[in-house]
Amino acid sequence: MRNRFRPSLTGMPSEDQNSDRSHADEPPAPEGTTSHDIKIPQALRLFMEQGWAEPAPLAVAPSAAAPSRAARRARLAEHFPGDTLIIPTGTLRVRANDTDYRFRPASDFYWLTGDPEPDDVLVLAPSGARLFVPARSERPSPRFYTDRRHGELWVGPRFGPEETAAALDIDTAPLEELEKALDGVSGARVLRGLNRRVDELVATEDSRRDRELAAVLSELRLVKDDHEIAQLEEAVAATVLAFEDVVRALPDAIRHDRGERWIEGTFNRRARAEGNDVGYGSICACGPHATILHWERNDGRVRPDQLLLLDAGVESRELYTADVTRTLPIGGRWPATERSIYEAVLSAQRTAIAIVRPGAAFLDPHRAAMEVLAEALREWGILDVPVSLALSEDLEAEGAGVHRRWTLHGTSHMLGLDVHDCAAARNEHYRDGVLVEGMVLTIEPGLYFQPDDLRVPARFRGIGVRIEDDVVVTADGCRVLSAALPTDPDDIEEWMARLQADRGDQAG
Ligand SMILES: [Mn+2]
Repeated sequence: MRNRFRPSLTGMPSEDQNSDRSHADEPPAPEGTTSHDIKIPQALRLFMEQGWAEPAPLAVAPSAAAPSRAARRARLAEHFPGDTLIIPTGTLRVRANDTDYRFRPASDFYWLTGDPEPDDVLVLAPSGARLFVPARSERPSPRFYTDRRHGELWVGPRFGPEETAAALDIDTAPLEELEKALDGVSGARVLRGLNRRVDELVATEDSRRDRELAAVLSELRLVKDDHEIAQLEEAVAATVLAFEDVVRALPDAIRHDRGERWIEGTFNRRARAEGNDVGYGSICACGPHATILHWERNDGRVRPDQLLLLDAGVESRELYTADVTRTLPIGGRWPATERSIYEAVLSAQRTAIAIVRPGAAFLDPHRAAMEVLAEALREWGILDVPVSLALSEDLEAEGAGVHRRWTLHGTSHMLGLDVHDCAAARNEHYRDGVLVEGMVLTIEPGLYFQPDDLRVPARFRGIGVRIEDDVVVTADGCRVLSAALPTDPDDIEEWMARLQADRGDQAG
């Protein structure tokens, strides 16, 4: 019986594509081809290896961020003296058969290297940093056209060890040498779950040691350097353009029977054109869909008498993402009930933003926002326990937390390469920690009244409002990165009217 899996350093274990019974007599397809490809005669193979002009070198632009990435590698290494740290970027993942998902590097790996390519592996040894990179699949190597996953005829050129070293100012070696390089290494820590082959190459000595590596990486990423803040500004600037596109497209969305998808596509076009992609699945929620926190199906209608809750962010070219929510009156004017709910959320958000400064607890903005929202709920007669009881942090206290039926989620999370950034950081550095200059976080309170909630007046049911901005902690407070998108309800009406009038001018 043939091996079903051949471990491969490039990508998933190569599946033997011909191992199902109907093809049992055929030899396995070469790696990177599929069983349905037309077979390659020897004459063609030889012919394809000749007759090409001398290859021109690939254009390599040295990365301006290379020095800050080298500094990050040094800081990480300082945490683990004498250890070898192995950080893979991950591999192509199959969507179906011979098609893969679009690749995005693992955030920790990218933060340390700036390398966008799949399969690469960073090794930080006491002797220095080395990036292991597959050799190019260029002419005249047969792989250039027999390997549909890596061959340059199929997927275009990618940097090999030489180009990667020049672009990223880091020592490189062919990926094929990784196994030998790790042979006999002791005291290795691996960022696991990204590359199965690497996980198998280095046995787990003590999984706590590996988890500590992941935690320290997240904790080092909590405070952003200037280059990262510039990237976040770039992501937010593109996000502002995308929100403006959506406002202009609302009349078209209203006409479409899946108008939420029209909104999603409008946002996506800007994200792909200006940045790398969206940083997470856009939530394009109209009317009662806004009360469903992760409404990403986005297949509903867009009606002019309802609100649009749009939670979306562009990921920049260097993979930092914005995370912004605006709740907008689709028809351009606020209905009265919607406006009063919106104003309560805005008041909570402004109160929370005013509290952000170095030394404040991470949870202080959340606590402040919850107090404002609980008071509004109490004033509306919805909250039937005193605000102080609802806000009690004693889990056993009577009435504790009942306002959360309508606030549902936390007010902040860290933002950076990942939308929920630094997720492996330990509680004492993040949730139970204090804010530090250079941290970037969201401030995003909301109120959500489910359509079937009998505890709220009928006119509130089916309304959801969230307002989310991205803020960077400064020396004495914070700066709202996403301030170019209005939050004041009157400003929103004016902004929408102006954008839609511009659109009319252009069309006319
Ligand atoms: Mn968010």
